[in-house]
Amino acid sequence: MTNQAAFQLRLGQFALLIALTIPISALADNWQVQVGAQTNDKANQALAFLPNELWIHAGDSITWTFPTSELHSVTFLTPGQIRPSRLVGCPGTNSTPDFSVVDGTACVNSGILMDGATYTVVFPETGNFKAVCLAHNDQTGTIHVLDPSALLPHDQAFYDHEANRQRARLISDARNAAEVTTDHNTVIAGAGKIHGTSGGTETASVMRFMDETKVIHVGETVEWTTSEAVTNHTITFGPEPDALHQIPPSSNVTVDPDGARHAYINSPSDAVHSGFITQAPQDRIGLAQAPLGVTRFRVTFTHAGIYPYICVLHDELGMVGKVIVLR
Ligand SMILES: [Cu+2]
Repeated sequence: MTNQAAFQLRLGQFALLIALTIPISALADNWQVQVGAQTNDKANQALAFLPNELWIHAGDSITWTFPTSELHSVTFLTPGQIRPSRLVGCPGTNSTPDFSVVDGTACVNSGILMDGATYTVVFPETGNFKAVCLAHNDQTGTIHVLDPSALLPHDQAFYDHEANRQRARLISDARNAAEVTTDHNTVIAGAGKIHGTSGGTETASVMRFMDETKVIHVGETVEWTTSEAVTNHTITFGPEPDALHQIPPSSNVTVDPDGARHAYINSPSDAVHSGFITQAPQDRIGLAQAPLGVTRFRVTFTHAGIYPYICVLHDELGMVGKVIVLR
């Protein structure tokens, strides 16, 4: 082969390389993210986007997979939009369809998903977008959308590894947060921690009553306290109030002088609902401080019997308990 022919062959190879690479790099990528993780018994929950920070190109899409029994959403609110409840979602529609466009001009919401469901959105414009879960206050993420000509810092393999790392840390923290009180008449209703990453916040939660069976005597009072940072729980005897009426307590619950809620239960057929037991949200400069959270719930049992109860938000995860009242 002459030098000339070799040069032309190399030129041809170069042209072929360009022909192969340009269309491929111009193709939009689809990125994969997991929402939440749990242990087999569903007690320990990672309430997080795994991972919660990605750098992508304008035109790319992201697919979130929701593998847990705990419910989540992935939601993009518009700047200044008041955060809606998970039951309301985006104005007038709640959820928006697969392949909705996130560009900061319209509310986009997967709706509440679980048990393996997926949701995909497209990012046609550059910008930095905040992802939130409408079911969990401290579950946020950031999507950096760069110009298609920009070099991306990470690939999918990096994000898979980062997801595993964040998942392991959150589940381990949930395990460490679980505790059983030594106080005879106290039950801890959930335990959890908030984590920070440069992409946002994530929560590790134990969805259990600790301990779940209490044995007391007639006339005694059981007190539920919380070791949770942000996740809400309830202590509910009898029928479950419908989803729109779960935040306040039932009308037979009173407030003790120290702010704890208190009810009397006279029979296993009595219906008593604590309302949300929860920490006050974090305060922000420029806004009125939040009132104290309701972190204690007391029930005085006046008759012997077996009294099962649930957390209406997490009973499907096994967050149930019972009080056995002896004569
Ligand atoms: Cu709960």
